[in-house]
Amino acid sequence: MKVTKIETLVVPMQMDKPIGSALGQLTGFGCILVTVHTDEGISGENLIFTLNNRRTKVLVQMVEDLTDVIVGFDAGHIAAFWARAWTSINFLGHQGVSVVGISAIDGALWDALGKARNMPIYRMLGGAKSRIPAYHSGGLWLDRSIEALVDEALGFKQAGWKAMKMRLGLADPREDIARVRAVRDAIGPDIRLMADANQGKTESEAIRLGRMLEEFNLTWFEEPLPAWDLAGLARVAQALDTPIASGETEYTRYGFRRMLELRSADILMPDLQRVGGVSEFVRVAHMAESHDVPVSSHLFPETSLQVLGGLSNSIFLEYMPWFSPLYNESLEFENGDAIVPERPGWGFTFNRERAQNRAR
Ligand code: SMN
Ligand code: MG
Repeated sequence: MKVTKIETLVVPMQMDKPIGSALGQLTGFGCILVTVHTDEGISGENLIFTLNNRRTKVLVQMVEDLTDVIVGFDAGHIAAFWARAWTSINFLGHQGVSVVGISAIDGALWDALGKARNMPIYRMLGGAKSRIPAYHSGGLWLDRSIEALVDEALGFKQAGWKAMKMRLGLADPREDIARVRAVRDAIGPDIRLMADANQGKTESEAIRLGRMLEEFNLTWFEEPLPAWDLAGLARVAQALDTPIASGETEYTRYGFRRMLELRSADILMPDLQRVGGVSEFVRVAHMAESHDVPVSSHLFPETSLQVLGGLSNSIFLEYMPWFSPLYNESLEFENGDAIVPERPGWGFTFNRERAQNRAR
């Protein structure tokens, strides 16, 4: 099965309501639907995206410009594609846009292979589990009032969620603490709660805030420091009992190798589009396993689910509802767990009609 063509489609998406986070105001995003075609009529699909639909064109160009290392080659030799692409991006650099381009095609190749073999990706990876605990990440934003936070958290609990994530990062840490206290009091001690500072703190601020957070039994305290400060993050992780989760802004095995060497985080959360696709997510997770470090995912629930299902050290799927309108199939949950589909490839296929309508 040889690759014949790579196709991209940009689909702009609007948030129902703008979102406030330590990353700035989010009003929408830009999805890029990537399709890898083969000479056997089987195609593989994958999704990458940009916040606020900014610089989407750069990513489209990057994906399309990797044609020379994939078109005409065996679609099932995914590791060979990865290695060729890695060499070919040397001049541009081994992080950022170039890696996102590789990720996009890598995931589409895994989907194509799964469809060709009639097997879900998690089974091709070895098969570890058919359900993954999920947490709701599509709410509890920084710009909501305490009353709104409490309402939303109770709504998630009522809907059956066993875990949820809120955002931190207000200038006065006492305000962050008041918000966590209100949510914890509302949902009770048995629902898992995570908190994400989106890189907004300095090392000393993070340690102080982290100490104030200890009493709330958070499942994790996420990305307290700027993503490049891995040594500082290790000191924060050492100072706190609450586990530190990080890695959504890290690239490839080399970035995560450094995180593991330094013990920067207790939980790694690779992002499928930044880590380098399914292939590299798996390499990172296996490396983490050799350090007894668990992994979670970042965004892209429909696709990350298959990867986590193939890993015995996966602990949580991040559920974000943003991308779901683009798929024909819906995520399925049972008692707070996401069910890994037994359908081939990702088990999720693009709803082309809906995507085309939005693209216009
Ligand atoms: C996040 C990242 C990007 C967009 C929205 C939210 C956040 C998360 O860091 O972990 O979900
Ligand atoms: Mg995060």
